[in-house]
Amino acid sequence: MTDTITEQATAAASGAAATEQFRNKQRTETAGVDTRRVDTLVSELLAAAHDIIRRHKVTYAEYDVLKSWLIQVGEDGEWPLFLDVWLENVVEEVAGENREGSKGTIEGPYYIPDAPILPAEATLPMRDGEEGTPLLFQGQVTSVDGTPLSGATVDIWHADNDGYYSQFAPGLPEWNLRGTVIADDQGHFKIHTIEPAPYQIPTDGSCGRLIAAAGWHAWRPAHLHLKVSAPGHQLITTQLYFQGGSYVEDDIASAVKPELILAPTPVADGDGSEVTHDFVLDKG
Ligand code: MBD
Ligand code: FE
Repeated sequence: MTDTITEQATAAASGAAATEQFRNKQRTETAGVDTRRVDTLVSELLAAAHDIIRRHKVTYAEYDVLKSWLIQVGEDGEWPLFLDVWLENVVEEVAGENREGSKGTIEGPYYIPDAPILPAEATLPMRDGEEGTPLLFQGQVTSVDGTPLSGATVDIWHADNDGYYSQFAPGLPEWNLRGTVIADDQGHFKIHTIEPAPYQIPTDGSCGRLIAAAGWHAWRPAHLHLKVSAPGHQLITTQLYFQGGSYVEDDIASAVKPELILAPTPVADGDGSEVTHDFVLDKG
């Protein structure tokens, strides 16, 4: 027997990393929430739960299952995953309601700030022979008034060809498929990467158990995550999907919008595909 041990990705390990990441980045404005607002929101949330219990005559057995499941979500560190999959899309909808320019969508649990800074044309950090269809993702960042945004930043992160994110699964280089691309003086960027695979919610954790118990599927369509920003403009957090890909019409995290679906075309004189997609930022 050889001693080559490939560490398996586990729900608890990626959950612990996501929980730690969230604690590091927690938005500053969460510091003080007004008492009356807490009263209103929590009272209404509890009233909705009470109503469900009465209407469906929830039993003590079911109450105990809920209690033990909630305890387990915490132990698995899966609160970031649970919340970002099943609630964040509505928070984002409300947050983006009055913003002009390109559509945003949810951030999800796997963003890490301060990825390596890369020039306007760059290849994302990846392993030698990184698996997956090569993808050239290029475009321009402009303001809502049409002005090209010099020095805009395109912060990009995505899963690999197995659906794993660096720093949330074992065995991947620290910054694999993550980078902070600085656009040129006309806001143009050209990013060489690979197409990510669809993402499956870990089946061995509490979110996976909920999905199995409810008979749902566990998948998000393949996606690129982005944070696009420029001086004097509002940052947008978004994702881009691939036309015709699995689960584009049925994302477990309800985070697909029609404007966010890319249609890459095969590269004429090489491997893989390419797509041009521009970002328009609102002033702020
Ligand atoms: C992901 O990759 C993701 O983007 C979201 C929103 C939730 C879980 C995994
Ligand atoms: Fe993701």
